[in-house]
Amino acid sequence: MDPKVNTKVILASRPTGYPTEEDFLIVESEIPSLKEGELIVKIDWLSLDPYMRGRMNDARSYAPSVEVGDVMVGGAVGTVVESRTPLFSVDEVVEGNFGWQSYALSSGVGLRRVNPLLGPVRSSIGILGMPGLTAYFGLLDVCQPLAGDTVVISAASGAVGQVVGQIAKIMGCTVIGTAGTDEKVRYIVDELGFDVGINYKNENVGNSLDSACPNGIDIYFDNVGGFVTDEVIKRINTGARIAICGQISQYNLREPELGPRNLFHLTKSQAKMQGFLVFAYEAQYDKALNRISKWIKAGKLKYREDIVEGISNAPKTFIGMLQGENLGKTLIKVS
Ligand code: NAP
Ligand code: FER
Repeated sequence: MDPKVNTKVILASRPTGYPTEEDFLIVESEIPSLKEGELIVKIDWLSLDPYMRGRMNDARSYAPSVEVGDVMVGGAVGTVVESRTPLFSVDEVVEGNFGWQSYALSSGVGLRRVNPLLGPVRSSIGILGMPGLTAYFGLLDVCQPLAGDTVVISAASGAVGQVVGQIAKIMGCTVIGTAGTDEKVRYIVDELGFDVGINYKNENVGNSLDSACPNGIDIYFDNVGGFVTDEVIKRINTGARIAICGQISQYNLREPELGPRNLFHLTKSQAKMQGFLVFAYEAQYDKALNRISKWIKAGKLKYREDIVEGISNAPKTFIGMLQGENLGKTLIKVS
């Protein structure tokens, strides 16, 4: 095979606050020839996700930080183009933690074979991948929705939020979403069937929640934290369930905000608040993916993807996603 040029995005410096394009460097290198037990994947689609911001910090986590000079981490899906391992053969489509690059060298361990019958391969890193599974388990397992419950979701038009709201509708719940633009609010209500959308940037969130949730809130799927969460917590019902999926309003702050200081509401309402990580549910992924795929095929689950072409656009697309420029799942079309 001819030598291949790998374009990769490496971490150039650790950001404080929002990352800038200078925190990344785009470099090219040649892929070395394959050793026994290795394979090469040509990356087709790269997922950009909020957790990557945390991996740019030098902080203790469930997974190690990206070192300065290393390729940025990230889930991606691609096609095996060379293989010297019996685990995968050429032309198979695989999903894995390949990073922000156009080719990945792998031992094959930890890769997931993508089932093209479930949906387009790019959805294996979107609704039929980590974000969709997060929505599924965070809502169904952590929040245990019942028909008639009032469910509030923050960052409701994003990769995770758009799926949570529709699964909650399938479960017979009343669904309210918060999002940062009027276009996003229109999307969740008009296209996805949420009952109410609240633009947290130009509405009084407390007043809007009062009118949207006259009977209080039974479930809160929190993606953002901050003042939106404060307002929701004030309005929870007896026996409410709160899933802390993420706190994106805090990820880019130089100094974390104080709070929440209103947790006594949980005492009064005997409510539960639980953080969770999707990876804990790995043993149940296949069953969940089959269910999500059936809902998509039945027209019960819709989704949007925000697609940008070219690996070299990953830094600015990632920074934009952290600032709310995306609508739906952020993806880079690599090749
Ligand atoms: P996303 O919603 O597609 O994109 C991020 C969105 O966050 C932006 O579009 C923006 O939307 C919103 N945002 C940014 N800054 C904000 C702020 N200061 N206040 C409120 N909203 C803000 O991202 P995603 O992939 O679906 O992830 C959503 C959340 O789930 C994140 O917190 C992520 O860390 C978490 N997550 C957790 C797990 C897990 O296993 N626990 C797995 C996946 C994701 P607006 O325009 O609406 O502000
Ligand atoms: C995420 C935010 C945080 C996420 C994982 C984490 C998979 C985990 C952080 C940690 O363990 O430090 O969106 O998605």
